[in-house]
Amino acid sequence: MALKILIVNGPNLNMLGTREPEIYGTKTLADIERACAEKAESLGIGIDFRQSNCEGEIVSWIQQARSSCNAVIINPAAYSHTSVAILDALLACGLPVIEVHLSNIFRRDEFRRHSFVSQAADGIVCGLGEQGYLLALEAAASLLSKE
Ligand code: CA2
Repeated sequence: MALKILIVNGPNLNMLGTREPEIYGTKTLADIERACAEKAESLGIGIDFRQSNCEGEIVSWIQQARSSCNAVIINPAAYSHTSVAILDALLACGLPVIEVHLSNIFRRDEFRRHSFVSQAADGIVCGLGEQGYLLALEAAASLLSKE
């Protein structure tokens, strides 16, 4: 069966392309989903691309991924900096995890420089905009090919 990667986007990422282009670029989340689908096809893997503004829903998706997906790519958005619940779900899911941020969180406000989620991540890509998602897909495919 083809490998499948869950790509989760956290709160407010549905607003991409509408504000703060100097930080987050001009691409919408739909643009990023399309680019990810093209990249995944070229890698011969499937994706399940989702966005939620609710922490509990994200936790449930990660729990479900345990039985339906082979890896998780996550941009937890603001929950990166607050959510032990998402960290625990990622630690429990037993899948490779790659954390993505569009912006370079280390160049921004002090409170953005710590991510709880990073403790569960095999790798982190930040500051490269949409390209970060595509690099994360390549990295996840590479990690899975070594399993
Ligand atoms: O750089 C990233 O990808 C972030 O995860 C984005 C989050 C932020 O809280 C993290 O610190 C870093 C914010 C996403 C909200 O993006 C918007 C974009 C345009 C308009 C409104 C929100």
